[in-house]
Amino acid sequence: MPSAIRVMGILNTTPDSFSDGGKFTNIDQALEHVAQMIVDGADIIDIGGESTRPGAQAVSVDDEIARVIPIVQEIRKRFDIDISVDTSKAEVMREAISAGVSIINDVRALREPGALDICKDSDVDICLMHMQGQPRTMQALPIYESVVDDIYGFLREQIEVCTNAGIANSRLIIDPGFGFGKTLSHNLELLAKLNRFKSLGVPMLVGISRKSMIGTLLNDAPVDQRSNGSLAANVIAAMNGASIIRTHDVKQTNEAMKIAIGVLEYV
Ligand code: PT1
Repeated sequence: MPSAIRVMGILNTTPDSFSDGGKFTNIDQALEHVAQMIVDGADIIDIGGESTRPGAQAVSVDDEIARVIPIVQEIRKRFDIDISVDTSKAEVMREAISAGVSIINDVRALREPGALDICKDSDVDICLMHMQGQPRTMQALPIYESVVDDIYGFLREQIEVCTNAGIANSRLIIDPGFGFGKTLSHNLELLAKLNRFKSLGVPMLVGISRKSMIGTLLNDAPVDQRSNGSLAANVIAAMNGASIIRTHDVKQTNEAMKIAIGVLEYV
């Protein structure tokens, strides 16, 4: 079966964003980055106003709205590209949806108050991600009975919550949440067994780009030296059934996906 794999380019607006170091806080710089990602072959631009990397602190609704919504509006004005907003807060979701995003990317899988209601009354797609704990403390001691089964069960339940709220399955995307309350071996087992999640029957998004699992495998390489390792992991994810790849390195990922798509024709 011919497979489509979409590349989601990461645009961070958080001042402490873990790998862009807050380079794109200014709107013009953000728009320049978006233009480049589109040239490089991005299918979706993902905008986040809350850092969710390990250790990150929570942000207020007002700060998140102020960081994210003006950029969404400007991108909508200037470019014809799908936009996703990386948020867990109902108020941010509501503003993002009225500003014209096509995907809500929620690392808390619509478990925050009001999030499900906002999404069900809209027509956006929704990415349901698995996270154990909360960003500030999630890497302290992640424990699973079986990492694949536990995450599978969680995602199946959240799909059911959405179904019961009247959200069509065709609007859902799942994400096992690499690095969100997971040890290196949890992450590696997940990557090896990603194809188990296919039976949930909805497309799968994978975000591995520049994460510490890559750094650890590369003898503690710093964030700016994790691109090749990330690319390798993203090819493995594609071969194992991922259909959206969230990445900092859009051009390289887009090229790698052409190779994966070519090979997937014969699997
Ligand atoms: C992700 C993701 C995301 N990751 C989706 N959204 C982040 N759907 C933000 C580390 O280990 O995978 N899927 N939004 C970024 N979060 C992290 C987590 C960044 C872990 C870094 C690490 O270094």
